[in-house]
Amino acid sequence: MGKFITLEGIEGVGKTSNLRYIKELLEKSGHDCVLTREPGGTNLGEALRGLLLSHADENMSADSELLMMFAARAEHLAKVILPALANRQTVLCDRFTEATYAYQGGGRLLDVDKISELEDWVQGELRPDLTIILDAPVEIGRARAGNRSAPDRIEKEHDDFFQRVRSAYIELAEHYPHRICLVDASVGLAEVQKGIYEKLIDYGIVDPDVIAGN
Ligand code: T5A
Repeated sequence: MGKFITLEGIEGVGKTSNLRYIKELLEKSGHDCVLTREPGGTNLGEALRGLLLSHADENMSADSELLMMFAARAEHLAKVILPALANRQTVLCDRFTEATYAYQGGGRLLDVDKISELEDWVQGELRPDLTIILDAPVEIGRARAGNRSAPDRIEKEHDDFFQRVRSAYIELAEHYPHRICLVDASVGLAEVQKGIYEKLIDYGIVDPDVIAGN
């Protein structure tokens, strides 16, 4: 099986800015890499993403939101993630189930046991080999994201929602240190990338000698 790596964090912390950097490091280290995202990654998943993030239904219930995230994930696992891992490829995914714990569990205050049941049902025993959470204060993420397009349905939530999301991410890293880590994303991009590089080495995902060409 290939490696399964996910990147997480609140809005605007810099996931998109760092994904290509991580992919390059993985490839330099010999990984055949598949880059994908959640919600999305398949035709059905992207259609669900459109429904989840658009403003068409401002009153979507938290349970509907949760189930749609997992419906998109079931499709993504069946069509993209599991075949790639079985093919010994490394899957690099922009968000995964840790986002559900953070946003639907922390943000929406849904019962974490419900999320855990769905996780077991949809994923079986599969968990990411490494989840990097880019961590920065909500104000920093907001300020960075605010420089771009109009906010989507989730981005329109208030700061206390995103404070809970951030706290849930930090708790996940504390509970599962063997597979989830935090990188300080409040600093400049070069420093964030240094932090990511060090974690990829610490967790045995990339080999610095191979990257250096030794
Ligand atoms: N969701 C998802 C759930 O609720 N449950 C789930 O289970 C899942 C899977 C998906 C939404 O769905 C929710 C979470 C999300 O609300 P998304 O597109 O994955 O949406 O997530 P967003 O957080 O919206 O992605 P963003 O594009 O907003 O944020 P990024 O990718 O973290 O930030 P990025 O890289 O675009 O950077 C933002 C700006 O900051 C600058 C960049 O140049 C850019 O202008 N920047 C920096 N500036 C200074 N210093 C740095 N270190 C910087 N890093 C980036």
